[in-house]
Amino acid sequence: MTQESQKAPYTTDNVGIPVESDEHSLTVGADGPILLQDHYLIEKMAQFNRERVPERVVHAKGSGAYGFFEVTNDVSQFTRADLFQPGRRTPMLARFSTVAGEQGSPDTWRDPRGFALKFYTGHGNYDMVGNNTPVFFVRDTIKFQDFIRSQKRHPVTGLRSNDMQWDFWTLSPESAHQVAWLMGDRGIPRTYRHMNGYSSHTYMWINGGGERFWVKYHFKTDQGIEFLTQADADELAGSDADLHRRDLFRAIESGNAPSWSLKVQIMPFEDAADYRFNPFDLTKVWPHGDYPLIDVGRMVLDRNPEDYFVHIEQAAFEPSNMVPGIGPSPDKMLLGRLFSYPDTHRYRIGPNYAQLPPNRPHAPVNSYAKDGPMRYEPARTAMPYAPNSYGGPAADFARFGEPASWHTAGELVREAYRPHREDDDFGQAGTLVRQVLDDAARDRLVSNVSGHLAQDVSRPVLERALQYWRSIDKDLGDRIAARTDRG
Ligand code: HDE
Repeated sequence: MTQESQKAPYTTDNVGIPVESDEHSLTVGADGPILLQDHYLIEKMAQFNRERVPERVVHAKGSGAYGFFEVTNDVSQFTRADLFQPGRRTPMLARFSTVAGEQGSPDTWRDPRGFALKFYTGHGNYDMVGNNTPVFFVRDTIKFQDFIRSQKRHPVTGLRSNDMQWDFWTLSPESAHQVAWLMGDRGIPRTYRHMNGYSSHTYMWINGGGERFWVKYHFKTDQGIEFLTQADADELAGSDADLHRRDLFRAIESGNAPSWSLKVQIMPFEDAADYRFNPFDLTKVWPHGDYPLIDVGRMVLDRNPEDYFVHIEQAAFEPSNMVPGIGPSPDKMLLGRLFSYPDTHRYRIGPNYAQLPPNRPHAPVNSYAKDGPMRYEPARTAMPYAPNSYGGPAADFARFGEPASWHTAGELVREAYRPHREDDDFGQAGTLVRQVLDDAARDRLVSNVSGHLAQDVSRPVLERALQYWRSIDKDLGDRIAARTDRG
């Protein structure tokens, strides 16, 4: 006699009640009407209709995995952050993504790639939400929404439009550096494992003595940088739209865990004011000759999520999750993001998203939040208000050192960007083209840009685009013009 527990599992409804059939609705006679009392049939249909949450408004198509971050070099002189202390090993979650494509779009479209990291540190979750390029298209958060709409679908045709993209870019010259990265080899990584990740923004680090530093993060892939040509990417977009998702899952499944080496650039706090570039301008890098890379540690992704929707579709990354020892900088784009991400999570997955499996901290939670839809954990505050005389938690940040802060003063203004002495919109893009790319990479850049400009770009926008590229580099611009010339 087979033990009950040894039999094959039986189907239940959502509350564990064994169901009568997986395949046959309850009817009057074989061909009669279906009965409203067929509770399981109704539950199946109702659940099916409610399976979707709104996709991310950007970065909708992505993939992720769990792993760990381990410190390999002592940087405690710069930060007291728990995860960066010598000998520390911190569990983490990573998600990689494209930007403009919808959930079903091809992994191999030309786009920056999201590089979102969540570290479950002893002092709460630390989220470093970066991209695979060290800069971005705009430097003021108020333009981000417009930028994204120029990259997505035309409001009349519902089609993506190269004309919209170049119209926005050529009217926003601050985009030049990022566009030079995007239209080059970094715009289509061969896999998620073969690309770097960057904070892009400048952040603040605060050490145990309260000293402050400015920092930029570089996650260098240990697999090496590899890319797809436009032709290969176009072909794969049709034949294997989920190439990057499959590659990451299969690599981890087969024990070939991808890893990245974290290095940082550290700028002394006082250097920022008269540095040759504005160190908080997201369209600029800090030349490594000025602030060389310093080793910090290693990130390894070695565990696939057990359920894609639960762990990756519901993952909620937010740059506002900064733990003691880490803080923001005056970068307007970063400051805008501190609002936007929690806002989008509340809209997309509900006010209690921090209690979902991928977002739950490993550190104790003593917040006074309570109730709300899908609430799972009770509040652990003795009373639902602070202060209270019943042993509820009280703020005591002094235990964790100095909070992040910087001095500022001035009138409330809406003014154009104030460049530093070597600051302009095309200089660093030109340096990238002339000093970082080799001849073959420049040839591919000319081919990618002229190919893109050849598709439904109106004449006035095309003229501006050719001038945009000549402003980046005259010779490259002339080559693009020659390849694009439409008589
Ligand atoms: Fe995002 N961005 N972003 N972004 N971003 C989102 O939040 C936003 C920017 C990045 O895998 C959204 O959860 C603003 C820069 C990644 O879940 C949204 C601005 C960088 C991801 C949002 C920026 C990023 C997002 C949409 C300009 C690299 C995916 C869904 C100030 C440094 C994270 C979501 C994941 C997602 C806002 C610009 C990276 C709408 C307002 C710069 C990797 O909140």
